[in-house]
Amino acid sequence: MSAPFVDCAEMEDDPAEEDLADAGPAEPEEVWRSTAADPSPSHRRCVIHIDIDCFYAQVEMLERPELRDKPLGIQQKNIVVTSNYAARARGVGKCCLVTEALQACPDLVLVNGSDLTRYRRMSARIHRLLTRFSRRVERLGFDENFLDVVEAATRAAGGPPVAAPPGHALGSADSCSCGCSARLTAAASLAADVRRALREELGITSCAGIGFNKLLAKLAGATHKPDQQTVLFFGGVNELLLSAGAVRSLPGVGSRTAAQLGDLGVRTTADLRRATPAQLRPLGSAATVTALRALAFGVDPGEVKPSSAALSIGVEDGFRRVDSVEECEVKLRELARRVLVLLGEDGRTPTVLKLSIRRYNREDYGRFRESRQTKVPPSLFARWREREREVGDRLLAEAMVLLKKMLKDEPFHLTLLGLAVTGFSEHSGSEKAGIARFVQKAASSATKRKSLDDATGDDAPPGGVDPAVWESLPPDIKSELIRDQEVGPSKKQKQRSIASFFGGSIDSKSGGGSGTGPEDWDPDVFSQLPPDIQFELKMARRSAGRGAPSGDKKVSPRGPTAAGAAAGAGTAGRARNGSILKFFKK
Ligand code: DCP
Ligand code: MG
Ligand code: MG
Repeated sequence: MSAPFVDCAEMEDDPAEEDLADAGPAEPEEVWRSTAADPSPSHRRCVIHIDIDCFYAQVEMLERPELRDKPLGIQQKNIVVTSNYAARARGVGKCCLVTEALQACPDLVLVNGSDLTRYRRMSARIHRLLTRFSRRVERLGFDENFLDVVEAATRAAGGPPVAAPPGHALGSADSCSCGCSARLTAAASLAADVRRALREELGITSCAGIGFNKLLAKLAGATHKPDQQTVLFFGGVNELLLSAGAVRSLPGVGSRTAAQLGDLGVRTTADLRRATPAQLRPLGSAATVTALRALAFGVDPGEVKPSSAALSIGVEDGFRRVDSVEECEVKLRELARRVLVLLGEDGRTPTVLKLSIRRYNREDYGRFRESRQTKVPPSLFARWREREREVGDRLLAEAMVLLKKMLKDEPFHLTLLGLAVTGFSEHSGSEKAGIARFVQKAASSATKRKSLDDATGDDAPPGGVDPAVWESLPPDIKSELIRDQEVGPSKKQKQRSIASFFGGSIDSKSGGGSGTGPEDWDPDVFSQLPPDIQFELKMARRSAGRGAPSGDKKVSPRGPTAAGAAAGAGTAGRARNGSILKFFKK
């Protein structure tokens, strides 16, 4: 796919770019070759990415088989968030307005998908099934999972050779001699087994991508849909990335970043490869720019991190319009109350309060959230059930402070408010009181009324909750508990991982600014990067001593901003570019 060269000259006037400008590669193809010259260290991993086909629609079709052959859209408010493939064939895509969808397909059947409970339940079942195939399964959203299958694939690769991998293959298996092709071929067979199990046991079809890192596995899986699988050998990497076309198709590049890149004349992956660090500098810190460019070269050092139990407890409320502080306060008071209910059931003590907002934006259909968080003293929650009102008021007050910081005294139009607590301290057993204690006590005395669903583990309660009590909880509380159990790794964990990618201790708090040499980088990760990216990382490292902000932290529209902290970069850059770095943190 050809793309116009970006005119680098236009950036030369900016004095702030000086040092990074020198690091820019003259020819992207050279850079790629330098990466390709010694590819093997970066091929150690073996990753399967599973993405369920038209997820919400499949859940609905499983419950109502008569919908299978009809064009089906899942509606939330005035948006069709997904559609089945019959509807897609009729021009109804994902995330379009209901009016547009009905225009394209007047006989579209619309099902309300605002209650996420059944989707969460299926998501949990899928995740459970996948953990049979690998100890390392990382959940990404509701319907995607990464499986690290390097152990099984290495074992299988040592056995009798397999003629050809099942499904599609990109690139030739002969393209690398480090052993990755045999592992990927074996992993492709494993992926076929996984998909068969999903189909036979849960009735769910899926797509799989197999690659030697998460980025490539995800990209590969998206090349053949639905109900297909694709393995990406080393020889196909370059072509796949360049044919990916728009930068938006790179996992980690959200529409906001894509728009910013577009403003800089960078529209395709090929453009991004050609772009110099200086050109990309307006997007944020050097580390952000580096991470972004690394994506275009297929470099992803992120490990598959097994998803664990809930690391935050949160609730949110979506609405058409809230534009006064008073209305926000009313909403937040209710959210604080609900968070406390959930916290009581959980029993742990949080140390961080996080507020999320979504601003009205006609163009992005409200996909972006902004968050801000602040520390809360654990003592606040001591015996809080005896002073519930006081604690609720305090949470509300903290949330209002965060809100005011985000709104900056400017007019606003919000469509969502969310409140969450996180940063749970390990030893908070003393707070395991209230509902939590009640729930556990009930386990010994309540009659076990296990439904068939329970018996098959479909609606399993979160850890430690008695199933009989679980059944009696209101649906919204159940769904919140399930959701919170199912969230991914904590921001802290993610921050650690991005920090380790960017040199382990770039974060000023963890010793950045002292060592600037490459000796404590992960050598494998470092060596797989193109020379200019290596240079940038060292530059980012060098500037790390300038200090990350403390206190409450800004969080980007699409996620936390680890790299900002990691690189000690400016707040604006961090806030804007969380999505890229978020990908690396996965
Ligand atoms: N979803 C949502 N809002 C969005 C995007 C997605 O509610 N803006 C929900 C609906 C989807 C589910 O998340 O069913 C999974 O998202 P995917 O992007 O994987 O889309 P699908 O699984 O529906 O379709 P595909 O077959 O393309 O994977
Ligand atoms: Mg999907
Ligand atoms: Mg998906």
